[in-house]
Amino acid sequence: MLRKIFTLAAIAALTGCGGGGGSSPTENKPISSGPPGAATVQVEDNFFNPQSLRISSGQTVQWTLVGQMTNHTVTDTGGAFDSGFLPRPGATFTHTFSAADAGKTFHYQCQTHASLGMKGTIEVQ
Ligand SMILES: [Cu+2]
Repeated sequence: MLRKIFTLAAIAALTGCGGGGGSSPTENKPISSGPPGAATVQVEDNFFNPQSLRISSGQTVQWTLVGQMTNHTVTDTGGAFDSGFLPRPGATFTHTFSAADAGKTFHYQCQTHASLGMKGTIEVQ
């Protein structure tokens, strides 16, 4: 499973830059759909995509590094979760939001690039 994700990420990396004229832009296809029912966020070079996400309690969010830099983190400012550095393109980090998280909004950021606005929110319903 992970091997497949890495392979797909490598293909995306190879085909994603400057090719031009492809009939299926990579932006339209998530690299990984993640665990069943998971919401996905792409960790790009210096921003999260999507930046804000609304999920249900009990749902898992999977962040996948699609950028090329290896010093991004997914760090909740309140300390609820912290990925550490995502070591390679295709690497993933998941966090499941519990029933106790319902009604809360989690503000997270990349520890390296927060000053550049690399921040996101997860709103749990
Ligand atoms: Cu970063």
